[in-house]
Amino acid sequence: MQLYDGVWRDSPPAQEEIGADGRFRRIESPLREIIEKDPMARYAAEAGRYQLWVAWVCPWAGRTLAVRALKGLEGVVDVNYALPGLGSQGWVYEQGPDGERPVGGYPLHKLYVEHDKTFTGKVTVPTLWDRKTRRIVNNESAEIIRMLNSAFDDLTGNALDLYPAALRADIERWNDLIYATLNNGVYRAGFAGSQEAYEEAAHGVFDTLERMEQHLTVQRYLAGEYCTEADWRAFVTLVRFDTAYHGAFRCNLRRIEDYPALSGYLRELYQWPGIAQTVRLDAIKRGYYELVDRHRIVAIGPALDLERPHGREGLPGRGIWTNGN
Ligand SMILES: N[C@@H](CCC(=O)N[C@@H](CS)C(=O)NCC(=O)O)C(=O)O
Repeated sequence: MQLYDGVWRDSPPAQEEIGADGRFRRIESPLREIIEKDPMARYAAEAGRYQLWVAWVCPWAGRTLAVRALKGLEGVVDVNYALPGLGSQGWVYEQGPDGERPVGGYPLHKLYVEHDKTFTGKVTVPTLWDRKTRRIVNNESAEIIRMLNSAFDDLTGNALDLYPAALRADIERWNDLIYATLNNGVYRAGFAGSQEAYEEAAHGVFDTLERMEQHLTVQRYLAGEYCTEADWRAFVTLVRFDTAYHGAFRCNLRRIEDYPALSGYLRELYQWPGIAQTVRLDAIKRGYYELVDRHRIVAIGPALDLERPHGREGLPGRGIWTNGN
């Protein structure tokens, strides 16, 4: 389902992204403007101006929520949370961009048409909306988290840097691997249209988990002693794994719980101040099972306890890099 020349057409989710070979290929996000520190910029950093449209179930939205929390942007960038479920109208919200509450809700595709009345393309979360120009700034989460990481620092005084120059090469290496084989890998397994495509993707997922397990047995974080963007990009998939991908996407060789280092690492990140509030496991579970199960039956398990001690204090770690240190 997507917009064609400003008109919404309902077809099964992800249908446009499955190729003749049964392989799932994610379409590139088309809206790629940037919020800048410069007050003269078209999209200048201002408190209360921007609104992030998200859904609890979505990992791409999840990473923007995690960075928003880590950077203390709760009072600066507003969030609009989708109603549960991806139905025939796509993502639907209780409130529209101006706080209006239309009967039946406000579909996100309406916001895209407000942005551009001839918009053609997928309507996805996260979407970053500018109330001032009434434009969508960006709908690519990888770029949204970079903006949240730095653009508002002069307003908030927050000096944490999740993408420090000194660690970028390492961060990018992990990002590339984790995006292709894990973040998107679980989708390639879950939405595969052939046995071969599924197996290729699912094995890729577990090869990467194994590699992460080995690394995290001796390192506190992916880029070493500092917790960076790479960790939070991994986190959103790891935290959904046992609850959703293991069952609904058939990524079931092992659970994260079965990896001693990875499961402790996941708990450390989950227990980071402000992060647990960005994760709703019940919504995640329901969202994925309803997407894949014809009868919309949601599994009862697993019983998970992400609050128990993570036991990673013995590994050297310095938290998040701070500018000016
Ligand atoms: N590249 C995008 C991907 C976002 C994305 O695919 N979001 C999904 C939810 S998890 C979505 O909104 N899908 C709606 C659809 O496929 O119609 C990003 O990372 O921001």
